[in-house]
Amino acid sequence: KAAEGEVLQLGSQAEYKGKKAAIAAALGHEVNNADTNLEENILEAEIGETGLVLSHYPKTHLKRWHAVPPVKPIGGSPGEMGKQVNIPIEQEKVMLDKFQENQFNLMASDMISLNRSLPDVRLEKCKVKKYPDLLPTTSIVIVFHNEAWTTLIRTIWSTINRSPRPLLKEIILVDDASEKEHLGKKLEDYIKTLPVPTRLFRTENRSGLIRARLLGAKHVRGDVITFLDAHCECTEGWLEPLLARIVEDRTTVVCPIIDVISDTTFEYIQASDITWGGFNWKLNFRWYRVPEREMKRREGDRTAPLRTPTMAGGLFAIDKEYFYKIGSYDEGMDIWGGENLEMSFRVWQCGGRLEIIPCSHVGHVFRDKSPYSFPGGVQNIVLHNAARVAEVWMDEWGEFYYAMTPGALNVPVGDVSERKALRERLKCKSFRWYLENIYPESQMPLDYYYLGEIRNAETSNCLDTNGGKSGQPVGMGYCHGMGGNQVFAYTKRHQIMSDDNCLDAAHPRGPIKLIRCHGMRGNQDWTYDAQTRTIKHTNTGMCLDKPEEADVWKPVLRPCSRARSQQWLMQTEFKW
Ligand code: UD2
Ligand code: MN
Repeated sequence: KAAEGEVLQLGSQAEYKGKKAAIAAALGHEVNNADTNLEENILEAEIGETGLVLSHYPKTHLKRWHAVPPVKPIGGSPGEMGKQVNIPIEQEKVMLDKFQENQFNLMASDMISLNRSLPDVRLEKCKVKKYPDLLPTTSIVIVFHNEAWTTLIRTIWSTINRSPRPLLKEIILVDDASEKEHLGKKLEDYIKTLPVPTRLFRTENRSGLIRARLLGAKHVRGDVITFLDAHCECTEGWLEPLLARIVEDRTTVVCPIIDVISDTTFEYIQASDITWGGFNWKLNFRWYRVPEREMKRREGDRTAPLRTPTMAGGLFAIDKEYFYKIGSYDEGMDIWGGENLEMSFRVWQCGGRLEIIPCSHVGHVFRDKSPYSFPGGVQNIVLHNAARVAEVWMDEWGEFYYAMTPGALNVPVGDVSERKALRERLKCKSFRWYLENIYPESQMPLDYYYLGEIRNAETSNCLDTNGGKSGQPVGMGYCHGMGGNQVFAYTKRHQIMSDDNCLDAAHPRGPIKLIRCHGMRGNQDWTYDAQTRTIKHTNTGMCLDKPEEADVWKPVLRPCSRARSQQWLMQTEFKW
């Protein structure tokens, strides 16, 4: 039996891989970090007080570190402690002009110190949490295209000022073919003056953020890669919890809570810690409320890692070896979009984990619009990237994407054979497994009877959302057979869904609205009878009927009869 405090090198002993019991038996101790993914190479085992702690990291790679003291506010400087910056009214016109360039208030950003202080937004319990004395080093990878000077440099300084120096191996900048003068020689000279090794690489041609990140990752010397957008601000203690989680299990991909830096005032605004990442049928990333199920799993501890179905994409840390093992990124994706869902599905389906670490907070300037060009057209690029996600990872649920976004069918998806081979090679699980185990609350129903248009037998018109948002009434329209707003799913949970909204009737005479699906039946419970072709609303006992004369484009509820206007056809022949 090995002695307490002893460190055992297991690196080359392949027979231990995946065999917790074998390790425990060989060394005569219980394994006490149950979370560790034993499919991964375990390099070391340390005998702790209560048993063995297995590690993917050899001790020699880890560094001793100390918490960094807070950045002190500079008296009289705008925006200190994350406060908002207000532009005097007489400068408003210039401010608005400058806004266009980056789609954020550049004038405000330029007024704020590159070292500005921020509030410590962490929960009290986070501030006193103990992390291991030894943690791996990380390289920060920041890619940018035409980023403004002050936001970029403030991102850099906020990592330097708030990361324990021994853990910060280097900063890697990747300029993705920017056209701004300040990102040329001025930047090269500036980074030479920084107290942390900082290297700048440039893509030859505009590559998009996915391939730019791949270029940056190639040069990483740290054990962990931490990606950040070029307009972020890290807060106190942001890094340690991320690295500590990866050290527990290097198959965990970790994200901070992404707080909001206002695009208009640069105020630092704390984001909710009860939202996680999801996605809609269009394969847009969306924030949704964390369900009770996950709160319970964390035993109500708001500081515990949150298992999120997807990530926003810009801010995360990942073990460098694992990044490659799990398939880095899909090089076939251009410019922007889709890579975040691709990595999320891939990590979960291929045996890893994706988590938000609530003790880590990083601010990000969220914008309403993209400031830069999309060579080839925004729509084409975004649809192309998302289609690759659907093709490779989503199995039959890819249908939802194409039904909702018929335009995607006209965009070539390119060669996905390598990505499919990766999925085979890593023996990744199905999308059904993902929906069942990781994301049962998903907006894509796990089990459904039907996906397509819903046509009224008498009028031959179809239910149509008219692109309406949650709270708006559902409408009717001439059936166009093109999917999109006329696509509905009838699910085994008795919902009639369009994207993340469900048909919802609160009153027998009231409008039938589109409301965010809650999955709890109630006003959203419908039964389709394939024989009589009626769609019956359970709570009111009424049947879905064609619109009244007065409001010819809104279906209503009526007492059930045999009327033809209450018959609905759930069969589609899409024109594509
Ligand atoms: C979010 C992510 C972003 C990325 C994107 C989907 C956050 C906070 N942000 O959008 O990281 O995952 O979703 O793709 O989670 N860039 C280039 N070359 C380009 C285009 C962009 O280098 O051709 C840079 C850009 O300068 C920025 C980063 O990539 O630093 C992300 O772009 P963004 O800020 O426009 O993306 P965002 O925050 O809207
Ligand atoms: Mn961004």
